[in-house]
Amino acid sequence: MKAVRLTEWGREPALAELERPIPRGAEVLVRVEAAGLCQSDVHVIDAAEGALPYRPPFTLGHEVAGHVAALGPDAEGTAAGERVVVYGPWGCGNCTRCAAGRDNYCDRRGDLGWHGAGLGRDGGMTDYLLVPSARHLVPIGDLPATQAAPLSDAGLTSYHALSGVRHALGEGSVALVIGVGGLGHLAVQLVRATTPSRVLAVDIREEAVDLALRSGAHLGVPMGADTAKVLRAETGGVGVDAVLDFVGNEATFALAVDLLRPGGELAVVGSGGGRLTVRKPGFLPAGFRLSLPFWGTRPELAEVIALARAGSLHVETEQFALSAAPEAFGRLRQGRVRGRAVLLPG
Ligand code: FEH
Ligand code: ZN
Ligand code: ZN
Repeated sequence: MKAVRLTEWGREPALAELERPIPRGAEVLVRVEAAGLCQSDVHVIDAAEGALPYRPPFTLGHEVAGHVAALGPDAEGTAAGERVVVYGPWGCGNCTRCAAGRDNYCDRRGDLGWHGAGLGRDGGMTDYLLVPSARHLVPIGDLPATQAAPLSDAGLTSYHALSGVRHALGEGSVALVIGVGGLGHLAVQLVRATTPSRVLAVDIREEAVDLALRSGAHLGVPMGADTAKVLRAETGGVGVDAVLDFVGNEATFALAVDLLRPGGELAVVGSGGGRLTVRKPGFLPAGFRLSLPFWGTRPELAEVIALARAGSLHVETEQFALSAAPEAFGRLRQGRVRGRAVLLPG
């Protein structure tokens, strides 16, 4: 089978020919129908040796959907042919967090040498993916795999970030989404689908602002000198109740702090490397709360899939053949992917 492999640090991933794996014990073999690309894949590819706890070679791809091809002798909870999306954070499987389907916050994540599919373990940019347990599979029914795959990371990460600030998004509230790419355009839809909040959106790219409006934002504003003024005016001068920042750099932190109401919430999802000074007395709004959410939980993935199957979520995708992975990564690096890039194996 073909696979997009990270063979060594500092080297671009390459297509390789591998033997199809055989599921043992509780493992499940998934025939991959779609695998999404993520900015984190680029961070992994660009990582210096020793920066991440992973040991190449391994196959990339942590946003995966397809159908069950084979089961190990101890596998339970699924059946051959079932259409599934793969819950990508794979923890130790034994701590209380993993037992609750919160592998994203596994107590042993620092000792494992991996974070999940395509993140130190063989992932889904290939024809077949070996999943450690059926507990990592969520049924998708007739949802297209090209929709389901991005929902397992872009959708789930946005949903989990929103879950932490949802209490601030009641009647009359305003949410701000900064960065409207693969995650941000789903965040706009999720805020609209699960809260009564008005949604404002900001991005440096005009086409991303358009995507925000198509996704249901009440107002889309290009990042510029008067962005804060325009957005504050939209809130009647009081500011926003929550910010979901999918960029995470100094400019977006400054915008968020400038616009947040007292008691406001900032969820930082983007790995832009920005720094925020937290000090008392200081300049943050009274009652300011910060979260740094990571990916999401398996129960939340099932909720995201249910929203998509109910028609409340649509992923904007650009599709590439698996063999065109280098082109897809090039477009992602240049910021020239509209929505989410998805690879289609064989
Ligand atoms: C995965 C691994 C490490 C950092 C960030 C990520 C995200 O892409 C998961 O949503
Ligand atoms: Zn990711
Ligand atoms: Zn664990």
